[in-house]
Amino acid sequence: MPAAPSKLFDKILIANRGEIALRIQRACRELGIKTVVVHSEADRDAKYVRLADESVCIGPPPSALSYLNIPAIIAAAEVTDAQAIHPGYGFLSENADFAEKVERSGFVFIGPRPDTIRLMGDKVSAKAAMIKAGVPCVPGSDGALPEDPKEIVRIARVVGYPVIIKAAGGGGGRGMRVVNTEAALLSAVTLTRAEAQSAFGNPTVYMEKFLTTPRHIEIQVLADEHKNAVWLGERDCSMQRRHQKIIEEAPAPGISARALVRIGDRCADACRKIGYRGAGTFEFLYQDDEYYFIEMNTRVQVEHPVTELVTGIDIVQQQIRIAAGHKLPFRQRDVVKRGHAIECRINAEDPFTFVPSPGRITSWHAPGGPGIRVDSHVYANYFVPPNYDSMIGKVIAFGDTREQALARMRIALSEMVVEGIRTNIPLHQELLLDEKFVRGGTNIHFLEERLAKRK
Ligand code: MV4
Repeated sequence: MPAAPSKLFDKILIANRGEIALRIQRACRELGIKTVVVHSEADRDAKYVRLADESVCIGPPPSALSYLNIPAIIAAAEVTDAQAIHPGYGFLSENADFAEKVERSGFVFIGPRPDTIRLMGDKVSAKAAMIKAGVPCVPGSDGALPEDPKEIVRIARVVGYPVIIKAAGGGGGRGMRVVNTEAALLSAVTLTRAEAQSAFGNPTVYMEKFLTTPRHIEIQVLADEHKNAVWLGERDCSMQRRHQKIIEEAPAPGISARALVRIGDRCADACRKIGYRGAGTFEFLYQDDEYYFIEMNTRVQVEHPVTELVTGIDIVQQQIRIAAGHKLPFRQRDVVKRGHAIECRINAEDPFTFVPSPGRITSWHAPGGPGIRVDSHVYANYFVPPNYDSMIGKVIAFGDTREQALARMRIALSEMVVEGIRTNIPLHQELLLDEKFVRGGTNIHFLEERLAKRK
């Protein structure tokens, strides 16, 4: 095996936009690495683009013509002489063909190997890999559902209703259907197959027992190319609406730390078994003190800062170091968690209707003070383009205890000023005073149920 290179990269191309493009730049700068930011015409004048050492316009505003334009991104890496490409989250971050093309063009893809991305992108093969690696999964069909209707009916009887039919090519809430009775089963399977074929080009579906009131608990991992893997604790991401998370926190309130150690160790072990490389997240549903793996994300996630604050580990820097072939500089016993962190995603949207609210930010005042971190690329006079996700930043509060983190978050949001567009800050303020949320441990349905009661 070749010795790990001591030098990281000279220059990294950031194939993303917004707050994560700025977050990756900051990691590069601290590591002494030059940055190239690619951007669409809509992001040309953004300050984070000018902060980069170099920038390359890769196309018009629609993502399909810019941030998803693989040849343009690779050409930008070639002309700027970048050595590696960081994909951030969303866009091409979990596109195995992109990772493959990046590597075949002679660049380092900052993420897992293409075949790992492909394995996890297919939820049937991901689940099979996890079962083999000893990670507990939701009971269901062993692999893809067969064609034979009688077999499908038989499997559902064994699993027990309600069941959920999921597309192998789906994930993140796309391509799923809950089935409560045998009478509804076969038409649901047919419909989900047809939708899966048109949305993902893959009609494969599988079945799971439908868990009615789970929490969404995820485990952050880091793994290097030298078979070292660690887990960095969990995040509770149950506060979501339509599969869009809005608040995440670490640790997960009220969950046994001992049971978590068992599951975290299983995740790190699975990383070693499948030869995982880079940062990753194991998503679990947690119900009645049991963990059930559902999906693995092979990218850095929006909510990575809460883990950074409770572990003191810079996940983006570690991604870069791992991609350069370095060994993890710590072992599992060195990962010490302290305190509590909560993240509120700030979206440019109406806090009651959730209609996106792009436009010019006329006034911007970010909060600060002890235990407050703001990850955002926006500023006064910034124009929020209508072409992309509505998230304009994240406020992350850290404290010794959950109560302190919550108190600091309330103060931070009360200080924060965003004018010219609507934001979901009032919704966060409402939730931060909600008795059940403050108690901790609300499930994935809490927010939508609460919104339904709002007048
Ligand atoms: C489930 C489930 C209940 N039972 N699977 C939605 C996103 C995708 N990652 C998996 N999802 C779910 N899978 C079984 N067997 C409920 C959901 C689910 C959900 C999961 C996590 C966070 C929010 C959610 C909202 C609705 C449904």
